[in-house]
Amino acid sequence: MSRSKKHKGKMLKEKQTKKLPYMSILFMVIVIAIFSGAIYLIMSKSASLDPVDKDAIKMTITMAGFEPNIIRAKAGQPVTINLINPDNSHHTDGGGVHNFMLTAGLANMNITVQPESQKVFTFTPTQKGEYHWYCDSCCGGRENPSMHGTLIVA
Ligand SMILES: [Cu+2]
Repeated sequence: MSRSKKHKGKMLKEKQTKKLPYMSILFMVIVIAIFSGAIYLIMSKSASLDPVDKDAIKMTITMAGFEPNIIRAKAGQPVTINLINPDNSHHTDGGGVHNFMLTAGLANMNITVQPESQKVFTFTPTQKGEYHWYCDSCCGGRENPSMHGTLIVA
C-alpha cells in the first residue's frame, strides 16, 4: 500500500516537472511577441515620418516651430513642401494638430497636418518679396514667436 502511494507521488512530481518547460516556453513566446510588437510599432511610426516626396522641401512642424523656418524660392517657379508633423495627439494644446497658413500678399493657404502624419503641397509664388507663414492651431498660434516662417521670393 505504502509503496503504491509512493509511486503515485513520484508520478505527480514527474507530471509537474514536465509541465514546467512547456509553461516557460509559452511565457517566452508571449514575451517575444510583445517585444516584437512594440519594436514594429516604433519602427513603423518613424518610417511613416520619412518624407513621402523626396524631391520636395522637407519641413517639420512641432511645438518648437517650423524647421526650416526660412525658404527661398524664385518667382514663377513652383514650390513643393513636404510638411511633417511628428507630434502625437496627446498634446493638450491643439491636440498635436499643426498648420501652415500663408494668407498675406501671396496666396491664401491653410494647410492642416494631423498628428503623426504629413502633407505635400505645391504653390507658385508670382511676385518677389518676403512672405510670412505661421501656425495658428497651437501654443497661442500666431502670437507664438516660434510658430512662424518666412518665404523669400527672388
Ligand atoms: Cu502648431
